[in-house]
Amino acid sequence: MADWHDEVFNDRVRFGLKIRRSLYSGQSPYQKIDIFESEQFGRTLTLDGIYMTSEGDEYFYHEMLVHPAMTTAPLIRRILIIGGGDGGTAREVLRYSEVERVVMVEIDSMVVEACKEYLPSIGTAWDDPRLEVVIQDGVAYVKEAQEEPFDVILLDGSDPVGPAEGLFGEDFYHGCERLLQPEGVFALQSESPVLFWDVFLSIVRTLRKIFGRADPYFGSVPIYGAGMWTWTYATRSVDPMMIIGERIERVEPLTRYYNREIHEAAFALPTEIKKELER
Ligand code: SPD
Repeated sequence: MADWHDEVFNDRVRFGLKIRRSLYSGQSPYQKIDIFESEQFGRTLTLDGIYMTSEGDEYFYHEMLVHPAMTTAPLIRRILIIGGGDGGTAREVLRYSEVERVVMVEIDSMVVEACKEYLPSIGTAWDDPRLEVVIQDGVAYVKEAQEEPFDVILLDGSDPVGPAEGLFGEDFYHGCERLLQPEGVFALQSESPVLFWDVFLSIVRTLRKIFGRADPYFGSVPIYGAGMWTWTYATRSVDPMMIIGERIERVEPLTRYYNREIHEAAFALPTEIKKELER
């Protein structure tokens, strides 16, 4: 009987991949880290058994987290990434020549080290001199950092359990708002409305309260199961539909999923979500 990895969402839904071989297994102070080779998606990272990313489908997630913010924010010189230990988010951000500095705050140094060694095709920008990796809890960082405001903040965390729980709280979002310049954009992964309806709604509503504007946008990430995945774009003043033409034209040849049509379509709200958010 072949080995399978199943992420169990609840007692009704699970998503499994057939494993060819295990490459790394470690226990950090925060979580269990596993990297294995799956037959369908190649090298795959799980944290506490939850799928984070895979060589075969990571671009759906990383491109959608990064590019809607980066093609619309007026300035993209200074970027803050919270989480993102596999390096995929930093790789996409660093595609833009306007970017001068990227601070990536990741709580777990063991995730970074394991991904550098076993997922080099995802983190291809570790040696870029514009990238500074800070090993620290993102919640403490956004509360305490005395930094010049950032133009874009990207939250690339895991689900609201374990070490990432604080990344879904109001205090954390206030910290991000404090570190974002007035014409800045905060984008984050905001879970699956199919499996985590309440979590999804609470993220959007909390961000609307704090930033004034928060627009969820939609796509799918094959290994996250349940079909639909969301990200949310929060801002005080930027219109997510005002794409900066010459910027998207430069990035489109470099992406596998993201393009202008995907950007425009992704912000269309499914009816039940539209009704719920209007209530
Ligand atoms: N259900 C898992 C959600 C994880 C989102 N972040 C993944 C990290 C990829 N860089």
